[in-house]
Amino acid sequence: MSSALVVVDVQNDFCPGGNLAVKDGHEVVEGINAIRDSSEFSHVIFTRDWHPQDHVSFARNHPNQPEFSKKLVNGLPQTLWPAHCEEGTVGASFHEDLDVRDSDFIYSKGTSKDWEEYSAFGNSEMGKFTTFAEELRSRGISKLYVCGLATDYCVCETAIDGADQGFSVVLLEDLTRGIAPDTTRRAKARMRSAGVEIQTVDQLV
Ligand code: VGL
Ligand code: ZN
Repeated sequence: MSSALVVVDVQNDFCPGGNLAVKDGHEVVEGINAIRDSSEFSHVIFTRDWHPQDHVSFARNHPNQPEFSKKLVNGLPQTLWPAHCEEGTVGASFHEDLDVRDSDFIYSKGTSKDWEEYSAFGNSEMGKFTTFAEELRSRGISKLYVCGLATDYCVCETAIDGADQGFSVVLLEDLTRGIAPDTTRRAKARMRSAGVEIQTVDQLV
């Protein structure tokens, strides 16, 4: 059985100074770099939010809708975010201190303009699935250690979908940061109910 370290969206736009900054987001970088060579992981995978400029989740693409407001899109509630992680921009690049190597697998998500994709596995509510599960299985990976940004959105949805798809999933809680305390609390409760194990780095064997 192989395990992967799945580092979610540690990109400039989610770090202080970025367009959708997560408080203290940059603090996860050092700890992630420190564990990536652990013998526990056969693979290190980095996901990245990678949106076209006309992405449905950007407030600026909805006339008269303020940032952080919600709107029904395709019948589902959609949070309208400041434009972030536009493909190919500095904001979409990984944090400059993050140790990303040529041998790592980088997976872009949120690339279709018409739907939100917090999870690397896709948007299950809309029945849209990516090739991520297949990519993991083809590498013999059955266990995921998930960390990164943001706990309450992309980390949470990726972890829950992973568990739903039959992967054993551990959240490395101290290597994540959330956008807001209430949504972060709810996200952790949802992950727990979905069968995600919540651990800290020092519990890694
Ligand atoms: C994310 C909001 C919008 C995330 C991505 O990476 O958690 N959050 N897009
Ligand atoms: Zn996004």
